Amino acid sequence: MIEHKKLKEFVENSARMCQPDRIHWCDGSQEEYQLMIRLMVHAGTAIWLNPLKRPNSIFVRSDPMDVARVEDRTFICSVRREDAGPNNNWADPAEMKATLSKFLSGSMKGRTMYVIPYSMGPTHSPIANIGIELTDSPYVVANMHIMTRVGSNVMDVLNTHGEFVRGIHSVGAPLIPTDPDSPWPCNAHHKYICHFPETREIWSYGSGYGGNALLGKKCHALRIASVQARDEMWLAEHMLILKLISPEGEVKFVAGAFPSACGKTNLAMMVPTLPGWEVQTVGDDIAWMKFGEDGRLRAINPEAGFFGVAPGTSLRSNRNALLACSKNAIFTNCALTPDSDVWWEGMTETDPEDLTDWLRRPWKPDCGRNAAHPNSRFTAPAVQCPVIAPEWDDPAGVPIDAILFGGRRAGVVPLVIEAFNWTHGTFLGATVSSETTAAASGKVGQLRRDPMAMLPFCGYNMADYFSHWLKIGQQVDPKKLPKIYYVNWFRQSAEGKFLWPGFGENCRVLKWIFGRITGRVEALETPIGNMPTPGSLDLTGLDITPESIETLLSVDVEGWLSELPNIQSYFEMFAERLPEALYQELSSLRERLNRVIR
Ligand code: SAT
Ligand code: MN
Repeated sequence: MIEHKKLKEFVENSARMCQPDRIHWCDGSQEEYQLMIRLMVHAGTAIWLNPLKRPNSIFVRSDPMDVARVEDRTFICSVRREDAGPNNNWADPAEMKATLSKFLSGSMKGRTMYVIPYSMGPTHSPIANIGIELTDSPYVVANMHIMTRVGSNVMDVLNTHGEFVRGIHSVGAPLIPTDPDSPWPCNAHHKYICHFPETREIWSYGSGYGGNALLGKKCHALRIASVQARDEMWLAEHMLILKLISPEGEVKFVAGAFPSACGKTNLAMMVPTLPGWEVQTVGDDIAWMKFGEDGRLRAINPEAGFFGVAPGTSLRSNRNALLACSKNAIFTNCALTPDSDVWWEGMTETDPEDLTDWLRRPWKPDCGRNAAHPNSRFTAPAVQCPVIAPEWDDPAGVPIDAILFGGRRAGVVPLVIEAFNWTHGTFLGATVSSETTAAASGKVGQLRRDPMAMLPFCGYNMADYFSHWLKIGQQVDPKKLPKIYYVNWFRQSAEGKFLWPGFGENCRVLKWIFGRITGRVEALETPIGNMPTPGSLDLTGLDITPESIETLLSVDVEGWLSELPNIQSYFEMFAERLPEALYQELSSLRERLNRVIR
């Protein structure tokens, strides 16, 4: 018996619209998870992987038309267009609901509507938040089981009057009794991922994949939560959280914003190459940060699992991620080996001889195409990560000492810059640009501004988001705020070779940052920010040429100057809504760079 009147109404009204054959209230149990897997295997959506190699794990292939987030079909339906801003596709909420009601009407016929009560964050954390996702996809239920906290204790927290984010998701493929179901039902022609920030609602139609369908993730924990965070003076960010332990056992917590498929999971689980240093994982994708009573920003990972990019993940690049998905995992759009295990590009030193690719075709190393989709994913429980930090589910969160911003930049941006202060750091974050990846549909490798890695995820006007960041910096004594860094692991030589080895070697940059936080390491003040003095970045044992280091750690004055008009026109897109402080930062930067030239 459901005592929560608003929840009951939400489910009843949605069921009236979507007309499922059945309603299933999820309890988050193991039995329920196994039932979802059996349903998927029965429907041909999933196959079991070899239990000797991957116990309790399945392999799923989606429809080739449904393989990534669809940014051009993602809408922010705020009452006023200006509140969505030029960074979002906007639609009028009433009109969008009218359109979607037509699509959703009868959309779950022949299917079960699952009611998923989930918590983003440890259920009793003051930073956590509850959502209810209604979905007609067992794939979504199983993934939500791993990615969020699902079940009856969420209902206990909700009690009779608790607030929750309302999510409706339908793959948009009603079942006709006489027709067989497709292995990956979705709607080939119509996809809508819609957010109603004022009423905290998400309506998603037509896609079953990742961030389009697992509504707790990008839709709730970023787009809706960013609006809540703006209203309540906290931060909902596209950031990993890691725990950095020095050889002396001193601990610092670092959050880092990088666009999708730029190595957040790798950084969060890194195995440092410097002796004695250790990294543990708190989260790999999203951070919610609130001020604690001590005035420090405390972060939780609102998720409970990893939805990681598979290609490139190997024992060398990220052994902890591989171990995390060694059992109880879901693999989507990878390739299949003859002995029923998964494979993807970069997993092994040499390619296997025979595979079935993600499109079910025979594959050989010389066949000239990828075996796994470039956005193929693994879903794995966070607790299975060998280096998960004991604090990862602490309801109080962890105190953040440093924030990193980064992107994929072949040129101009050096290995690491330290912001002079919070406002300058906000400017650096606001001007991050990065090459697009396969995480979203569209062209790969296009340079675009992706402020704080939030371009696809900020649920409101980016100019107001910048103002919010600036305001956060005025809440407490600046000494209590995390220090801000801009990093770039992806700098290339003129010949197109990566100059920095990345992965475990990134600990050298973390060590420098650690030294800065503790006040033990010198920095050089440059026009673009504080940078490592020669010798202060620990390069012992690293095989790298002095020329590469020179490029990685110097200021490309000409390059920066040529970026400025682009930043200026980016800012102008927001017209008078853009905070003045960012224009001031831009002109100070211009002055500092010109002074070097003169
Ligand atoms: O598909 S997701 O949005 O969940 C993954 C990503 O783009 O980071
Ligand atoms: Mn992400």
